Amino acid sequence: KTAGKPIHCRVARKAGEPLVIEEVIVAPPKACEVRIKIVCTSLCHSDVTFWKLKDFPGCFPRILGHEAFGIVESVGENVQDLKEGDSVIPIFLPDCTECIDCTSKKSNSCSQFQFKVSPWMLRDGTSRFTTIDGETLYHFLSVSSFAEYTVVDIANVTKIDPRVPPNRACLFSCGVSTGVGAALKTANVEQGSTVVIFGLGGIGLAVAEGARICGASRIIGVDINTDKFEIGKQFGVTDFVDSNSYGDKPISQVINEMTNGGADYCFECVGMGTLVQEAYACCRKGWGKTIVVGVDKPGALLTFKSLDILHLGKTIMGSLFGGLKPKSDIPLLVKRYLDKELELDKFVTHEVSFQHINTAFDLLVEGKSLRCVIWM
Ligand code: CXF
Ligand code: ZN
Repeated sequence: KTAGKPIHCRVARKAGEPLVIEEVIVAPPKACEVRIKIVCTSLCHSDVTFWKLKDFPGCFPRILGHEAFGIVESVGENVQDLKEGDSVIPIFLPDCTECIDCTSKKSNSCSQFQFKVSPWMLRDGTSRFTTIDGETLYHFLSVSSFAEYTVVDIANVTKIDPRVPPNRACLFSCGVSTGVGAALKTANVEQGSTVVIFGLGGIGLAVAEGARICGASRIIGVDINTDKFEIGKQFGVTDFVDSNSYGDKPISQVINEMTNGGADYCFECVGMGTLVQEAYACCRKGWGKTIVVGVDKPGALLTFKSLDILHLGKTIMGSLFGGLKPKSDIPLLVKRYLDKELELDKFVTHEVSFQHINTAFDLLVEGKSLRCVIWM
């Protein structure tokens, strides 16, 4: 029995250079926390983004990883809804279930624990990881799943039906839910809609999958990598725009011509201000919606012409975790998967063992993978 005792296990850490697997000590969970045995984790682009930010103060050495599936190993005090042996996914976005936002259908932005990129545990601002030499290791996005065991606050844990295989369950933990949710929940795409997706990485293709489920009749993908069109077809992408092949002509103009005045829904899935402007410029006047899913650098600004914003009847909205409420909406997505409506197999392009975690980074950085599952 490991409950109540520190666990020695292998973790991957480092900044901007290959991750190193070493032994660390994972403390038992404190109040309102659980310790999870990670079964598998997949690589999300945010892991790469923060791995590259090596000059960011105070965040290394750190255990990255936030898209995962695992089994509860032990629970701390005051944990009622989770027990040893439960199948769970950690989710970076807190859901306390009690605050004004968590009890409202209209919000997924918990006000008891406001989401921020913190290197610590949610409630007491400390770490559960130490090296054998006693050095403290930082957490990442409240999850830190590049580890055989991790400690997560109950506000960041969602139970998942154990019938979902581990290498599919982990996808619900971040990227796929984010993209599918952006189409289903944030935008609420209707049947017959025309949708444009800027950026056909894992998130953009998850938006396509969501739009396909909603019955969109046209799904236009925009990317600089032409390989993405063949891949995109499996996700319901009907048209492809190679953004490199129009010279000085703005992509918004290309789309406006293709769609006779603009799309019903545009999704920006890259995190680039100029692309948000392009997306907004080709969603249809009157009712077009632009949904910003991509995350730009901290402090980045968006600018728009005020007349365009105010008087054309268009809407621009942000979407974090696809607008999904972790504890109540994930089971609905899981049901769609079990009913074979939501297709997940096509997202998993690669699977590696933990010792080959750096291969997963290489594949994602080179644009060769969508989701690479890493088995612990
Ligand atoms: C992101 C969401 C926006 C801030 C950084 C992390 N989440 C997951 O990849
Ligand atoms: Zn992520």
